[in-house]
Amino acid sequence: MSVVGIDVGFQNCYIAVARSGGIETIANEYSDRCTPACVSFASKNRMIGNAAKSQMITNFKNTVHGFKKLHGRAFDDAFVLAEQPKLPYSLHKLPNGNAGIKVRYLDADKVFTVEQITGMLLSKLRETSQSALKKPVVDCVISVPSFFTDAERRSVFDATQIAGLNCLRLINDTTAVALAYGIYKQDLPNPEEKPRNVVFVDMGHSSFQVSITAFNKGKLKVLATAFDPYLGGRNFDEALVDYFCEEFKTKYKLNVRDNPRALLRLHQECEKLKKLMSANSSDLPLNIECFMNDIDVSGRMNRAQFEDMCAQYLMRVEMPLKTALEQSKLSRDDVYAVELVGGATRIPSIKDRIAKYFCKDISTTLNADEAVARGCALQCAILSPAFKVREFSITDVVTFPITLRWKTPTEDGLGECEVFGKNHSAPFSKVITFHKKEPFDLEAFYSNPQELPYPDHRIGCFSVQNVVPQPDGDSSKVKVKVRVNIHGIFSVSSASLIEKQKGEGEDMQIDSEPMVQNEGRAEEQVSWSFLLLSFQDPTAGGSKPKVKVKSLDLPIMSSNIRQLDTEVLANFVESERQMISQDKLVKEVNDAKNAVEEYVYELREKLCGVYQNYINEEDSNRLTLMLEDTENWLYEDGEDQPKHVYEEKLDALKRLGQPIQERHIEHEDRPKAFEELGKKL
Ligand code: ATP
Ligand code: K
Ligand code: MG
Repeated sequence: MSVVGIDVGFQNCYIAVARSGGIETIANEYSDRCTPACVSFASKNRMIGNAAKSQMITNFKNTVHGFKKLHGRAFDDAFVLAEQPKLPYSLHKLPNGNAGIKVRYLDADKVFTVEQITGMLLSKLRETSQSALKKPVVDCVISVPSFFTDAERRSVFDATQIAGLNCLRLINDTTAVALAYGIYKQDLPNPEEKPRNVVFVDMGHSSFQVSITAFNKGKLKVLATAFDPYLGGRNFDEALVDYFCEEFKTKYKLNVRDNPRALLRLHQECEKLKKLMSANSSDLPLNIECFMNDIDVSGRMNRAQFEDMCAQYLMRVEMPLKTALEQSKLSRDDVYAVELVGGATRIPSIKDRIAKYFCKDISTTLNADEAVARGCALQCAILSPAFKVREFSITDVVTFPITLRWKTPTEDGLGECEVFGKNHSAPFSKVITFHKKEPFDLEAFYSNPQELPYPDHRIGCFSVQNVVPQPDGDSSKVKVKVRVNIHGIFSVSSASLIEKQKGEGEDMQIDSEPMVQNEGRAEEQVSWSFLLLSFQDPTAGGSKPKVKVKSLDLPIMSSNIRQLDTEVLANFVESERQMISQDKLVKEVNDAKNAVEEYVYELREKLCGVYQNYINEEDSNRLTLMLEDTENWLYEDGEDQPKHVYEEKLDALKRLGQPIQERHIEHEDRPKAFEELGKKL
């Protein structure tokens, strides 16, 4: 069993694993702990992560990045429409209306869903963790922004399945950070004492998230979360890009926006400049050689000017802090510490604003880049039966209130109830009792469309089937369990019909007061509560209690749930597998080809060096000529050959090279052998 945590960022992904008793952030094959969220397509294979990013500029139309927030969104969603002009690749409307990603792959036009693209990224991250752990990786915990709605969460979850992962939890970014902060703290207040309240602030490339969390020994409870889903480091890059586009227009008469390659380069340089400005308040240069039309461009910027330019974004930092504090019902004095993570919190004026708002020096005791991944790995360790970790309970919140609606025989014809209020504990299950004579539908939706960073407030429809009246014609009592699960996803998870037993009276007890039952669920490390609510149709009568009841499970059919259907998902899983083996094959061919090239270089160098005395001139000349032929072949006919051709080529060369090498080694070893012999004698 693997214990792996993955922070899937808009720009940067990190992996942490449990190894030799501790949590470790691991590096990829480029010795980089950060893997760019980037997937690129070519005529023979895909490249994912660093390799994809490094050819973003040359293969811009087929290099997909910035896709995290396309999850669960329609092609004509306002957010998607606003993103589209910023993306160097094309979006395409899928048959189900969702935004697909169109690229050229294997010499054909292909449209992938965003689940597939994230699936590819996750496949890569899975492979990286497998090579670090040297064993198969299946179980993992993955982070999502706290403001992701059902549709977005289900979409990310589908992506984990495409990658062959078993995602034990989709955890909110800031909750993962809170866990990474709290689990090692030895000095947290005892359970009966006043908790330690910590504010966590994460500003990444695309969004800004805040949570306020209360810690006691062995547990954390999120009190409130708030966010600006559209404020992140990229806004600051874009402000710089806008500025330099204008400047280069007047200064060099260049229309940068018409040239996607130049625009991408400018983006990269502006991001570098932005980072430099975090450390340096003086005037800094921006130089790009051969930028467009062979023109070298240059410009300057300093921090004060930058802050001026970004005032509209800096202004937005305070609101989520304020909202979170208000919702937590704490005052500033109740806040023990303010912890910052996420790359963009390194911008000095963002740090300053946060410190000023809480009247407190900010702490950066966590690793700003790796805390989310580490928290994910810790959560995975807690959930994994194979791993022993300190008892630690995590209670998160319901980010957006959820309401159920159903038809009733009353005048307005609708019954409605908010089943989960704002900041309700999560995960959580509730049992609701209905009195019905026939199957009925429950429509679930987010209560406040206006606060939702998503265009559709509907979650889905759940049909409770096989409901029949009691033998005497009365309504049946139907208990429905609704839950926000460990991933923050809502569902009507089960329903049962309570049958009156023979000899029982006609009347049934209606729970008039909500009743709470607590039931520990160790594997989820949370206390699950079953809250009994009751809704009575006016047609149903209620009175005396009876004891003997029999319950019958009822099937539930869900519809309008935004998730891939099983068949489509199975196809995606299969096609991901095929793409992985295609990539592997291409890699093996490349490796075989590189091996020939390397051997040519090595042998040529040695022929004029260490091998000189072990081959006669004639043979040496012949071999050198042959090496030259092979090299030319590699660039011409040998450019694109099956693997075995390269392997045979290498063998043929080695048959000539090896005898020389052996003579050389034998000679080198001879004095040593004499020495040994001398010692023995
Ligand atoms: P998200 O959390 O939105 O999904 P992410 O997790 O990929 O995105 P991070 O890796 O936390 O984002 O942060 C990346 C952002 O931080 C980029 O915009 C990057 O330019 C910015 N950043 C990193 N270092 C600095 C720095 N020293 N100064 C300013 N900005 C920085
Ligand atoms: K990240
Ligand atoms: Mg992030």
